[in-house]
Amino acid sequence: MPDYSPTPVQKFTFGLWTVGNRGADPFGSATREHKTPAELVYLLGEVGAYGVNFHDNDLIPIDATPAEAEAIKKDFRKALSDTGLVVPMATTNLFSDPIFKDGAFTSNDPKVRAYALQKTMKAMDLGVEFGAKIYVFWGGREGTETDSSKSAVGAIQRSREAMNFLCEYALDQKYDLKFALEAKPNEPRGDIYNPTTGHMLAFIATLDHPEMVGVNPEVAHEHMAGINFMHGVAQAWEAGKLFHIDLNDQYPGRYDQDLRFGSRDVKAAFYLVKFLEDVEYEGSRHFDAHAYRTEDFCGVKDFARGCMRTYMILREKAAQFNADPEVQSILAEINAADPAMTPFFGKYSPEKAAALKAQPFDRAAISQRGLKYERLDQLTIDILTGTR
Ligand code: GCO
Ligand code: MN
Ligand code: MN
Repeated sequence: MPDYSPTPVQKFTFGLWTVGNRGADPFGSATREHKTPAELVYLLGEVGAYGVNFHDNDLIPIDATPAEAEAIKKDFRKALSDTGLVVPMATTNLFSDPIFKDGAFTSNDPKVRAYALQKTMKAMDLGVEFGAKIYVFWGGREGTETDSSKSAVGAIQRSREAMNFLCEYALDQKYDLKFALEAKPNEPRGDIYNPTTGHMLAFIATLDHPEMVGVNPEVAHEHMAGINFMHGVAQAWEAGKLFHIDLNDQYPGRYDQDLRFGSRDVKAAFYLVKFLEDVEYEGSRHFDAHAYRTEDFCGVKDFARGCMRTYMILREKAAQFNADPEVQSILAEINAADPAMTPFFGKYSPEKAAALKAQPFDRAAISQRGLKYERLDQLTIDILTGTR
């Protein structure tokens, strides 16, 4: 039997909120008991994870006293050292407390915006204290139900001002920290600003310190928008902006499901894993998902092991795809260079433009060529289903 156990190379991480998810939904209360952050670290150690990430309030409840906070941190630190888990990423909860009911950085209320900045600076301090090098921003409440309430341009400007302020704060503190912005089209707001990874990439280019800021694309969020996730990830990577990634799964057109990685669209998951492996992505592979509500903590471990196992299986399938002679021969054929066309590409020159305008093309002959994509796709299916 092949060994699909996780290794530290993949940097598989989980959030405290993922394995700690208690199964509550809008129609029903929790089905699993509360576990402390330290208990969750031991659980993650048992299943073979590399790291654990947290929101400020996953670790320290929002109303904890300083003494309570110290005790929690002590237990958490001990669990990290007992298990060898690291904390590569941290983030701020800017969505649970009622103060954020109309957003945080984009709220119309200056007190809310100021509190959001204060809370984030303190959460950054906490993340850095545990070694986080990536700081995620997910603007879950940064949106509207009614567009009569806010200026859409103003919201982007407020977001920019907040990011610029917080970049300066990180620099001022000499933190070794990069920011990763996570887009989501909706839920919990009717509509969320900067709804896709593409929007985020455009937004980042307008910041004062774009070099400090990248993206944290999430499978489910782009699938909710009906978008090809791997394409967005590839664009972010090509721009040098793939700082982090949230892996899970999701049926399009449904509520936010946070399904186990690869459990819904295994083919999309395959292309994603193949991409990350082919480009030798070096960041964390973070699973932002949770076990079905039907599960107890044995099921939570099944869920966590399953996320990593599916990744490892697909990684092996990607290697098989890359080594398959028939696949490679089709890829070589469809990507073959045409020396007669080479002079027309590359940097523009007036001579090149004139030569290209004079060049005849046999449209009918070119169009008649079959591209063998049916065969290629079936080979992919055969590899994925283990029949090849
Ligand atoms: C969601 C988001 C969050 C964020 C998390 C980290 O749909 O709820 O994916 O889980 O990833 O808040 O910032
Ligand atoms: Mn999500
Ligand atoms: Mn996420």
